[in-house]
Amino acid sequence: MVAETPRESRHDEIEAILESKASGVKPVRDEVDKYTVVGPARRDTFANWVTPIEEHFVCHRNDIPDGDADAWTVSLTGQVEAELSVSEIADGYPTVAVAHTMECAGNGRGQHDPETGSVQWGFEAVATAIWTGAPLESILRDHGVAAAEGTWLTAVGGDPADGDDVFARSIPLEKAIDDCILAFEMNGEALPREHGYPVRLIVPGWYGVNNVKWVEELRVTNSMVGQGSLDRPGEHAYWQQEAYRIHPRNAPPEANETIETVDTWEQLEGAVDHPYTFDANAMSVIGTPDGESPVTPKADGTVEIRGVAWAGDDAVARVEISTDGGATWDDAELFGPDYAGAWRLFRYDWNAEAGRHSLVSRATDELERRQPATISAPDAWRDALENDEFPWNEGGYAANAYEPNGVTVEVRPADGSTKNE
Ligand SMILES: Nc1nc2c(c(=O)[nH]1)N[C@H]1C(S)=C(S)[C@@H](COP(=O)(O)O)O[C@H]1N2
Ligand SMILES: [Mo]
Repeated sequence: MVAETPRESRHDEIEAILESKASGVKPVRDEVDKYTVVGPARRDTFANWVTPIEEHFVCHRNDIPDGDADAWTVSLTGQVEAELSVSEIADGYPTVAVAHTMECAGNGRGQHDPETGSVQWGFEAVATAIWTGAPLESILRDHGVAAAEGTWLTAVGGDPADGDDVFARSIPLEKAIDDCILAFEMNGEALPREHGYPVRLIVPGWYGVNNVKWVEELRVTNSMVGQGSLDRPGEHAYWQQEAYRIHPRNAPPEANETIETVDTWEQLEGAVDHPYTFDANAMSVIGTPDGESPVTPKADGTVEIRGVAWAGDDAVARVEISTDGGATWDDAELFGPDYAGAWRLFRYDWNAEAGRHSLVSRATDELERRQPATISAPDAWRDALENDEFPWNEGGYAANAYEPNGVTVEVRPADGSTKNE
């Protein structure tokens, strides 16, 4: 392997992004600054349904392209041939907004033991924003493309490739037509450059990597992107067929033209050899109390535990809370907005005794798939799930174990004796 050195351009870019984010936002870098990655400043980001742009994580590998909306175009290729300007996308089709919980498939990677490569995220690489744009359904229909089983839509990013790897990701055409949009606004503002300006793909409920930023080509074909699929130089297969695949140690995944099962958890249960990271697995994070400072119960002796839970494009059916480190559990209440592809808020009134307590949450989706307790040792692979463990995998992808996301909280006596602290 060739030793890699940090890229100067990347370093400056991270600094610029940090300036635009909330104070205290931390960069979470890999060894060579290959990924521009920024996480929110505080755990209490996860006590709210909408994530402000300044707290939304950022993750990409290449330098941000210098595109201007006036000059940018998106080509439709493969079974279609057309070129759309950004104003045609914005003005020629219905404007819609979708709520999307975007989780980097590498979220939780830092919880793998032994450590896996790349950015050591804890639980911070997830956020929910309102994305405004044009439905792919309208755009594709206008060009004579209808949903068809076994057909894929490949989105190509206009970011300059690092080395030869073109940033290209494929999703089933059915998902594209069902609820995906080409977004040009985020939380009601023009899309920030680092989040994909002038136009990005939003794939509600699916891992971040599927949400291609700086989209310049949408290709409709009968297979996922593989080497040689695109009419351009470079390596086309890396981001779909190699990176972001879940596989055990020393087991490089093989490329597929198509797969029957896209649900990530179903793939993990055995449907696909080396699963692709498509829809997000069931997950939850407690946002408050945040463990940063002691909490004082209300007059009735309770402390509200509040957080968020999501399950990709499946619904969250249940969230349980443990206030004793996972020994006993009680149901939390789901409340607030309920959109497919976006997280739900949960709350729980905790009768909090003074002292230190370890709080944990775990979500179950509508198909009864519950977050496992821990990440397995390497080599457990498929057996892990039966033991309430998430399979350790070489890329550190799609981890949704609950124990590592817990928070330790100090509760003050409720009698107010420490009020003046
Ligand atoms: N063109 C392009 N799109 C990309 C990426 C990239 O490197 N290039 N990174 C992906 C990954 S891995 C993630 S997690 C999300 C992050 O989106 P955000 O930075 O807006 O949070 O963008 C995705 N889209
Ligand atoms: Mo990611």
